[in-house]
Amino acid sequence: MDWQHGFSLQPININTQILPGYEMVLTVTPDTSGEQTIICNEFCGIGHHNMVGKIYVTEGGQ
Ligand SMILES: [Cu+2]
Repeated sequence: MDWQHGFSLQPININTQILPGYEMVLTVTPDTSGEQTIICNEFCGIGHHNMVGKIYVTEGGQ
């Protein structure tokens, strides 16, 4: 909620800006299991390089 960030989800190649005051909703239906990587791809300040995450997709919705 502070200022602009980015949301990049790879390898399925979702890439969007996250703007203050807005709720961004993305619906993703993965067709393969595995690891998805999230990074902030808009320079957002001193902690920008730490804005990373992972989503683990498993078969069968577990
Ligand atoms: Cu950032």
